[in-house]
Amino acid sequence: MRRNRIVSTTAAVTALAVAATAAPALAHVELAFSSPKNKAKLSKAPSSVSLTFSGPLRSGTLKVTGPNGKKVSVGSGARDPRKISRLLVSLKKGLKAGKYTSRASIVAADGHKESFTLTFTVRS
Ligand SMILES: [Cu+2]
Repeated sequence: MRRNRIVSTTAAVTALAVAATAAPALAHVELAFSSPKNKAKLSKAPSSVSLTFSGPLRSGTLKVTGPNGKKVSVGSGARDPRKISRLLVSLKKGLKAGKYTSRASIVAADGHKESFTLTFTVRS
């Protein structure tokens, strides 16, 4: 009896430890914040777009296209060197009024890939 009890306690502790280790991997990275905010209506064109996630990124790309479908971001975007959970891309100057679409593809630190699409509008 005593021996069984010890064994089952050990098993329970092991199960708890496994659950605690597995939990962060199951919680996928989510979009926590963006600049501009999704669906924002801006009186002035932004100079960059950033997406901040709930957890660290391994890598990612961020591209922004304009009302005519043409790319207005410079390069392919990249992880912010100052913040491991943020994707950053700068935009060309002189953006016209209209609706812009930001598309992000990320690989989270746990290896999972996810895509995000956000928009913002520059008012005329
Ligand atoms: Cu994941």
